[in-house]
Amino acid sequence: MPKKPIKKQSKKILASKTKVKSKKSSSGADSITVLEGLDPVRKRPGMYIGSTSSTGLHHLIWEVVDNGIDEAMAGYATEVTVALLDDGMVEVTDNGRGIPVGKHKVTGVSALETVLTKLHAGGKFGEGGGYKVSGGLHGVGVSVVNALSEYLRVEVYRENKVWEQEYSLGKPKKKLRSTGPSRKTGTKITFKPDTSIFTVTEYNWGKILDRLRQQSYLTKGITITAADKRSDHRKKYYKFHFEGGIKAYIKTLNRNKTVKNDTIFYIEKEINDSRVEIALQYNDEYNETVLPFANNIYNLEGGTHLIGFRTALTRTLNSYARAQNILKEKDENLSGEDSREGLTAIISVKLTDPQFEGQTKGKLGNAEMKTYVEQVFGEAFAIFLEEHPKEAAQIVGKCILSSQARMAARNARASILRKGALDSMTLPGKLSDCSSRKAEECELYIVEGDSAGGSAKQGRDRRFQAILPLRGKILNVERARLDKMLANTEIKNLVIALGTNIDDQLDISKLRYHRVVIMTDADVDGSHIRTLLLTLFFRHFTPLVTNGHLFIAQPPLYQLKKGTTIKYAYTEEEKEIIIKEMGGIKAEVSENPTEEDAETDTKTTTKKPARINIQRYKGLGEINPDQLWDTTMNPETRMMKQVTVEDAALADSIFDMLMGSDVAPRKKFIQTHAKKVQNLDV
Ligand code: 0RA
Repeated sequence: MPKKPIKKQSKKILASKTKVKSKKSSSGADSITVLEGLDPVRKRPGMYIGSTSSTGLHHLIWEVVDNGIDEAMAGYATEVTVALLDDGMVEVTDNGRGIPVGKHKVTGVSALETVLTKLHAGGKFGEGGGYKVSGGLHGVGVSVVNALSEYLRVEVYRENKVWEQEYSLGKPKKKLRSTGPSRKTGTKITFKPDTSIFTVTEYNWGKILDRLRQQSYLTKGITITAADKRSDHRKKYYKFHFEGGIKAYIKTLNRNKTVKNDTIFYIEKEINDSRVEIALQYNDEYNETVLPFANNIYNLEGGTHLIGFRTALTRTLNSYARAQNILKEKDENLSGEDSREGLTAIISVKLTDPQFEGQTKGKLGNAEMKTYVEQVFGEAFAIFLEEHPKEAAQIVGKCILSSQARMAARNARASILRKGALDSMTLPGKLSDCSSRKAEECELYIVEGDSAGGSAKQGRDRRFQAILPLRGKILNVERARLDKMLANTEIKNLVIALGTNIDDQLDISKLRYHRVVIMTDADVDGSHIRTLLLTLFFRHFTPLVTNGHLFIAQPPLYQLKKGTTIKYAYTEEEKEIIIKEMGGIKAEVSENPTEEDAETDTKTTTKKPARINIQRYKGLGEINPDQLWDTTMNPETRMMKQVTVEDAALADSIFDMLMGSDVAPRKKFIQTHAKKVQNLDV
């Protein structure tokens, strides 16, 4: 049953209250909404959807989907479906109220046409609340999608009729018309992004699934379906439905772990015009996974809701532990960190007018949210502890252990520091440093194994490129404490080489290389080591990642040789393209070409159509130093992938799954997603 909407979705269209800005309306008494056409969107698409590359392309889908989810959040829709169709078309359906079709008082055309052809300032349409996000790039409206689509068709089921209209580049082809009777309600929007605007037109199925899965966790009870119906693709069909909402999300995040409180804490409460929803569960590990959301948008940089949550968490645990005499009078209070070790939590708030701040607009700024979350969560969590003494004992016990271990670690670190192990003066012997001391131009290549390290050392430009070879698998940092980690030579070497120190001691201004490049083999081991390193950086050198200092080198997979022409392919597709371009008669793949092979090649080139010799590089060690420079290390010609924290929540869960203590699910995940993991963008 649709539940009572918190606040009417009045922002969407309130024809009678919507005003066109005019010189006359200077009384200021009414809030004014500017109704503007779509020209600015086509002129500066980036302003509205962030970019015209892959992110922007997908943004169009999110925009339409968000409208359907809004309907669900307001209690009117239960289903949203996204389908990829042929010819770059995307179809998004919901069973909400349907976009109103009546005549709009201001524009004189249907409300539907107004929604699709008028840009509304700040993402709002009319005045009043609703949870629709108006900050950042979100909630710009379906009109933006229309403006950037070479074709868009809208079908509305409403008032016992089907209504239909088609658009091209944001302009209606004909008037809205009814095409028949209908007993259902809802909206179907089918669109094809304008290929003259987008530089990328390929949809990323994985990205779509991830987004829809997350959105369905955040909207309890909604059913979101994703279907790949393209004829040149394998048909795929996914349905997401989580009755438990964020509680189910917690369950998933902790599914490979040993949990402390079997009963997941959960609260959902309205406060003033906002809604606070929180779920949490502790596991027996050391890391904190707290994911804050505002209006279903992940807040990478946290914000007021996170601060309110943390304050209440530490305070409530301390009062409980004191009241139960688990913490004695002489004992120190639990610190914030103690209270968050092994914590998995989702904080999801919904509010009318969210303010986003920070570098990436990923930080919630509304001051009232601190108070609301602190109050709602503090109260509910205290009751939870009282009512669940068994869980409470587990949680508090865990926090006290954390506190003791933290003190031990502090001592261990102090002793490590005393021994000068992290002193930047004593750089590790294995590091082949560069000569420059200007961090801005310096690069550190972290290379797997000594033989690859050798190639890299010879191939580099020693003025600004440093090489640090790592032997074997570095420690699995997900499960290790800081003191143990720093006892690991490979990690200690890395920490010293970087110069920043680690965790709460990290000082980014001391970073010795502004580009830190992970360079591993293109095989399973290489990908495992890369994941381990990503985990290490993500968990313990977070500012390095957020400030864009971390990169993944892209060494070639193949060398293709025809006569004296040598080309390199970085992907399978590229290999095929180069073979065609070279016009070779036969492609031979050799793992390790012998001298004779090379001889044969040169001879045949002079006579019959030459054959192409294809060498598959199994490891970096097989690429000679000159080639490694040309293909992978030369800033003029190389390709490097910058590691972003675009979807930290996702990466986190993947890391957890890959690194967690339960072996079976990890194996399954790697088997079924091997390709995706290799391409992981943190
Ligand atoms: C304006 C007003 C109302 C609903 C919508 C827009 C609406 C828009 C979209 C876009 C995709 N799906 C949608 N579903 C609804 C409220 C209508 C009412 O009060 O009945």
